[in-house]
Amino acid sequence: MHDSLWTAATQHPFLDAVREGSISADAFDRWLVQDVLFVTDLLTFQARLLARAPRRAQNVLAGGCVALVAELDWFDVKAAERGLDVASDALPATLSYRELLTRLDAEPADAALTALWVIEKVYLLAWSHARSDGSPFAEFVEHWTVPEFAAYVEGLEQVANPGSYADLAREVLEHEIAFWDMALER
Ligand code: MP5
Repeated sequence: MHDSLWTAATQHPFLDAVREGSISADAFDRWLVQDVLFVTDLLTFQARLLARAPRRAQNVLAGGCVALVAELDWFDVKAAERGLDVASDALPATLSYRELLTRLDAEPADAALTALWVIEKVYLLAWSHARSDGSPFAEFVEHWTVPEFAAYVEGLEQVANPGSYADLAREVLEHEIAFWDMALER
């Protein structure tokens, strides 16, 4: 389902450039600041989803919320190291992704869970594509390719309905592509 969108979202030129070490600091930092904003929005969405989730999904969602808070702590450290201001304004791709997350609040929990699985699965595949020996961005690549993250994505898959909600899955993939595009735009 949506094979070409999965490919476009997970083998994007941004990721090729990260793998080759040719990404500009400017583009990388633009992505990083916007991803801090995205993860903040994702935590809001996920905490709300936890509150209404079926019993079987509570464990994986609660663990994910804790991981998102830890990720925001980690982002604070990385942003400070790179001299970035994470209080920057959200760019259009971040804002429209936020709108999708807000819309998911009104969808049935199963639909929202499936969308969340796509959000995380696409990231695991994307950063796996960006992996290379000696990459200057190894710590970022590592962050979304560690076995714990793969296990989390697997756990989400078990409570989601990966074959269903094709329209929502497509929307997530389109937002992911737009997010990488944004980082490369000047
Ligand atoms: C994720 C992310 C994965 N950090 N940014 C985008 C644009 N899409 C997906 O979320 P997480 O929770 O950081 O693994």
